[in-house]
Amino acid sequence: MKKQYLIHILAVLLLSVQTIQAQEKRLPSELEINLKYGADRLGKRRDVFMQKFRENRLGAFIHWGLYAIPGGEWKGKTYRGAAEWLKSWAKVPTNEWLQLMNQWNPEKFNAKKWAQMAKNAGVKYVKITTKHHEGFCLWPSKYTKYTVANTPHGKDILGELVKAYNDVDIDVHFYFSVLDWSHPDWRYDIKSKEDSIAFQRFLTFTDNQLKELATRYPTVKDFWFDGTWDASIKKNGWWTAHAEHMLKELVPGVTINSRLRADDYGKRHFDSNGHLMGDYESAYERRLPNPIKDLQVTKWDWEACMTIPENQWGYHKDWSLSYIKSPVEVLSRIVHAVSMGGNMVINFGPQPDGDFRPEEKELSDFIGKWMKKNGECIYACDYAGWPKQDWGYYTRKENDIYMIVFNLPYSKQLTVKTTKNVQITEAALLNGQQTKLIEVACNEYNISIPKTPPTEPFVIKLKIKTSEGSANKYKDALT
Ligand code: FHN
Repeated sequence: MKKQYLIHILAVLLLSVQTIQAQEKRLPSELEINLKYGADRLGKRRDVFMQKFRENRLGAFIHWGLYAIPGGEWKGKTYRGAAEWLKSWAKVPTNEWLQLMNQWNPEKFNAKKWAQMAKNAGVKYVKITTKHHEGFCLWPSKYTKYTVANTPHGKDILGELVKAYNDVDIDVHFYFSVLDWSHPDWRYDIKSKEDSIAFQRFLTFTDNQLKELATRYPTVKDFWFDGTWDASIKKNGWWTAHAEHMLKELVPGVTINSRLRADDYGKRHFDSNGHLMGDYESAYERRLPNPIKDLQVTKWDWEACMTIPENQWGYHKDWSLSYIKSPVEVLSRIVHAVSMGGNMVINFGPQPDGDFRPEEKELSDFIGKWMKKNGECIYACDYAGWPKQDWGYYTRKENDIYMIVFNLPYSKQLTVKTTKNVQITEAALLNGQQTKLIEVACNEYNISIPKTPPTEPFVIKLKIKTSEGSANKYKDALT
């Protein structure tokens, strides 16, 4: 009786697995809706440019604009919200805000020093805010007067940065806010014929600025769009597809984030058929996937970005108003992202004088030193596919598996569970210290770490082989 019951359950299970598989296979041809402005491609991009984007793994974000000057304070009042949104928090009229341009004179700005700092931090790419929501351009755009050219400083900040970063082999990505508070034709929604006409003019202006960026700085590797969530953009999905295609024609191999796109129905990031638009998902802002439950993210490329305080991208004078992540916490987010097949971008908000605040220099120094010793577990690494353990994260590069240990158990014993037929043959710390490796069950090992382990997060490199191995040595208990 019991046996019959078991066979019945097995049959039902098998049938439902087959049905799910069959449904998944049928989806593209029979169940999808026809979209003009949906995903251009299914699955990950596999070309060398995308591969470079992916292998970089660690990037820095630079949020720099007029908002750095007031640094979260307006007319004697301090605002706790994100400093780059101060115009909005303090309800500053546009003309008044843009007068900050008269104070734009970053005397300590030195592009080469910025590039050296990024190099020392071990980042492989830098995302620069060419224009944030306020509309002020870090390059001398000929399509608006609100640019660096019309300030006391007068220099092409973006041009200097592109050159300096490229000179030390760092890729440059352009952050670009479509939302532009300085432009009279910007609309949050399209509610009338006038709105529609104005917004079409705005889209032409945006096209011109994008073309200008792509042609003035042809070494740009990526456009990262922001400020694309309003109804006006969602109602103009055609333009988002057009902008992506236009940039891809102008800059061969360029990558574009998912935030730009809206499909025929205004659906963003993923189209109405559930396919990612753009080249990588960019919704992970100040958050990361759940390392146990959200494994679907390993199916597409993705990039997360993170602030050091809770939510400050631009320079804010008073960081004591917020919780500040410690360098180890920032490091754990970098590792977490790579362990799930993603990139991590850490944000810096330079001061109005063009220097970085001490906390950012300290963080950058810490990350750089760690990366110098342990970077092989980050660059070009990916999701390892092994069950997550409490001590930290795995990453993988071909047949090397890395364990990055953040939570050392009191026992100093680390449990490792491999996947079917995968055996560990060696385990050693990247710093050369030896470990004791014991097979405790089928696909399960115990690694004892040295009596005096490193005082900061450390990495154990595992060598593996694949064979039937120990599968028959162990039997599960009959319970
Ligand atoms: O509003 C912006 C914010 O200021 C910052 O630029 C971040 C960076 O990802 N993006 C926007 C919010 O999603």
